Amino acid sequence: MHDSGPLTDDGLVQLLTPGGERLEHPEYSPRVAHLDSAALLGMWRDMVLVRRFDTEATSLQRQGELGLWVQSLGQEAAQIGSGRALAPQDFVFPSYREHGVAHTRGLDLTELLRLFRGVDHGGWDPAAHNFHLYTLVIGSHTLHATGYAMGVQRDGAVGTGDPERDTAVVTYFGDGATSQGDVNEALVFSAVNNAPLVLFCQNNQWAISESTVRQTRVPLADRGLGFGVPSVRVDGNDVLACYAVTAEALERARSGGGPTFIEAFTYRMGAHTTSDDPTRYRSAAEEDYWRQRDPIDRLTTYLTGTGALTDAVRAEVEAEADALGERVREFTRSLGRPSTATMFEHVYATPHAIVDAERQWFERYESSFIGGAE
Ligand SMILES: Cc1ncc(C[n+]2csc(CCOP(=O)(O)OP(=O)(O)O)c2C)c(N)n1
Ligand SMILES: [Mg+2]
Repeated sequence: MHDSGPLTDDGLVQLLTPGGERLEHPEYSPRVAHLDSAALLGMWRDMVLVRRFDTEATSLQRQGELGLWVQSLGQEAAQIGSGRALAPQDFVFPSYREHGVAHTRGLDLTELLRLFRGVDHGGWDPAAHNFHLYTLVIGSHTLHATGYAMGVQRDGAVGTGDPERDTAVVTYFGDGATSQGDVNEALVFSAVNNAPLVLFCQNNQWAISESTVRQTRVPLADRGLGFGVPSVRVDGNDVLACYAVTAEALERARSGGGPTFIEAFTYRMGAHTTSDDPTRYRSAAEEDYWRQRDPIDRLTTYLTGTGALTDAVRAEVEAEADALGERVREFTRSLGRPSTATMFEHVYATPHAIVDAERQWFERYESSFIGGAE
């Protein structure tokens, strides 16, 4: 680890070490004091299920059943820890890798698959779970989140003291996104308007093949401070610490204290997407370093040590993961193949001459094959 700059682990909030030992933190330990063994086992189960889902989806892409998959491998603690701190009325604006957060919002994980099979333009109803659609245009949704948060504020759903009414908005984005203008504008607007927003940055060390050192000279959390936004660096592979810092930030937002920037220092253990080959730009030694810091392993070690994670619980969750895997495979295959002509249907709400001409050209092209179009 480095002493300074973006790669330093200096100042990271940590409550559970990579070796599975609990640490005390004057400010953040009280935030997790109410989490009993059952709650911690629940987080462990969430992380195991999401990882299994992610692995199945990766295999399905390799089998040609999904067009693309974006792995969350390695980021389960950041996502489950922060997601479990949310209240039902809070609203989430994710990017495209937030499968763990989706799970904590109550989406059935299979709902995420339609988009990646290319059979749906969105995939789910954002209002059903207060979980917006995945956004692939880097950073753009942080502005949507800021605007939404300003709306929540104007609706009077901030600072009332009613825990069921006061609402926070959370947006998830990556290290690379912090270099985008949109994220910087989101910081300006959320700061000066005191918007009830949590800017949750999963610093997974890479923006495709660009490392964080190519994005910044300082820790990413310092970027938030530059806008006057309280900022915190957290060990993103520590589910308890992620829960604690997010709980604090959410409370600040809901009570009228304005935005918070969280840098969750984690690692993308997989490829950027199934279209990427990370061996072209990063070392096996780096991957090994982070494998030792696997977010699930440390909770496994801790809960095994306390006696909460018994063989029986492991077997139960393993069986649940197997059943989920089977369901994911069956669901994906049941989605079928849409007719390619449907891609022209949702470009504009009303008829459009260019799209009509393109459709006609495409139909002629398809029917030019011997045996006609599929
Ligand atoms: C505005 C925009 N520019 C470029 C891209 C291409 N692109 C897709 S993912 C990505 C890297 C994003 O890295 P980061 O923000 O760290 O998120 P991560 O994928 O690591 O979770 C880029 C440049 C895009 N989708 N949108
Ligand atoms: Mg990244």
